[in-house]
Amino acid sequence: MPVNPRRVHALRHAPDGGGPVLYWMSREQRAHDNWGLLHARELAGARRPLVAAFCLAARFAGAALRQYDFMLAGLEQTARTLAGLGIPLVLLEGDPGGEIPRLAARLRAGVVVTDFDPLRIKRDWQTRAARALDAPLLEVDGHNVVPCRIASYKKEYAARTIRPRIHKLLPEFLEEFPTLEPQQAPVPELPAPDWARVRQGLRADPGVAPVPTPSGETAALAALAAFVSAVLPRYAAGRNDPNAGATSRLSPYRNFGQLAPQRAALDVAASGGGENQAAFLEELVVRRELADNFCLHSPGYDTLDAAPDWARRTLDEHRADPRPHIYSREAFEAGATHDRLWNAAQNQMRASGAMHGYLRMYWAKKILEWSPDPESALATAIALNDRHLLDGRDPNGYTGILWSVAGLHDRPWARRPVIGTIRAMTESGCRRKFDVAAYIRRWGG
Ligand code: FO1
Repeated sequence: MPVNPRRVHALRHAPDGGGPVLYWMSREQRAHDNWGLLHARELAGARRPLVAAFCLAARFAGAALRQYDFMLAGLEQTARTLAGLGIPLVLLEGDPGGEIPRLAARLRAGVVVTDFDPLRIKRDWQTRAARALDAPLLEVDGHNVVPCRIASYKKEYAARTIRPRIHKLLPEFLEEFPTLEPQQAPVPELPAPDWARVRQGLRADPGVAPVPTPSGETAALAALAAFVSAVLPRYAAGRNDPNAGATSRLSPYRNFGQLAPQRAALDVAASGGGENQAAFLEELVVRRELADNFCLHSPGYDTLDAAPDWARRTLDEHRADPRPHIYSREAFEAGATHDRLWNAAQNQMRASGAMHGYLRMYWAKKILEWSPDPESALATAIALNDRHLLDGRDPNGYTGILWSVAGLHDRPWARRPVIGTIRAMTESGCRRKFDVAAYIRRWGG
């Protein structure tokens, strides 16, 4: 079954010269369930060689050793799986906007296929690669069940406006993946990745240490299976309780493309049609696709420029309000505020590279209350998020932080000092929802 052509978007139009097919892996770091790779395999057919490449960019958007360590472990596994299918993975280093066209020229590639990604840095790489290439550059959306460019051509206001569009298109796109066929065509001689050398040469900040979360496609599928069998049955009731262990913990695998969201959607949908499945699919499909839609259509997705007008206005009106507590970025990072629940959440993030979804909202909203101004609050929240979490630098993260701090996809609520009409969250509200003391005991506040 061919890849639905509506998943494919040309970033550079040119005739396909008929030479080898180059798949530029970036957001979707996996061998299986990968629409971009499947499309590249389809274009290669029986006779054209297919080569995959990943370009390692130093200091990707402030990433630390924790994220590079996780990513490289997964890539190494994916390279082995691909090699078993006769598909070489070339590991390039440097600026992808220059390195990918150079490899394409060396291979005399007839066409280059890459992953859809709405983030600025990726779009900049793709734009520069497109300019330097002689071949067509095709983007395939392997991250969204309904491709982002098909779900909507404009910035959506809220979940309620994108939901009906996505639901209408699900029957077309929520389909089983074909298997990746082994390559028969002879491939050019290419250097095998030297993983040990690449790890040694990393310049990423070792101050954020690797975490023991297992990485790679196999670990991702095991985590999905464990979630569907043991956790999903209590997802709807327990997901807002950070002590309940009732969330999927799949976000690192999704962020590094080790798990196709569509694989998670298929397995969860196959497990039944109750409220647990519905609640999870709303998060996985509707909310996540809303995040990609937001980043694709808001170039300043990590600034207050992307906030709704009412939110920017209210934050301005309360700019001069006295703040009972103001902390520096260092104090926030160390988890050294007066609020033990907040400190515990920060400690969890620092120690484990993860934070429960409910606490992420509380965490970000308090940074707004305890910073000198909304701009520095947003910058602090994004910097800490991206530095410590395994799912940092992701459209979901930017969208979640802007929702918490700047009213994105939300509406005005009752007015309060400092935060104006941005929706408030309080410690007493948390106490009504879950056992705050138990959470603080676990992570230390
Ligand atoms: N993508 C790349 O194509 N090359 C990289 O060197 C690279 C490094 C990297 C480091 C940390 C991190 O969190 C992400 C990184 N990514 C890299 C991108 C990643 O695969 C995701 O596409 C983004 O985080 C967006 O979801």
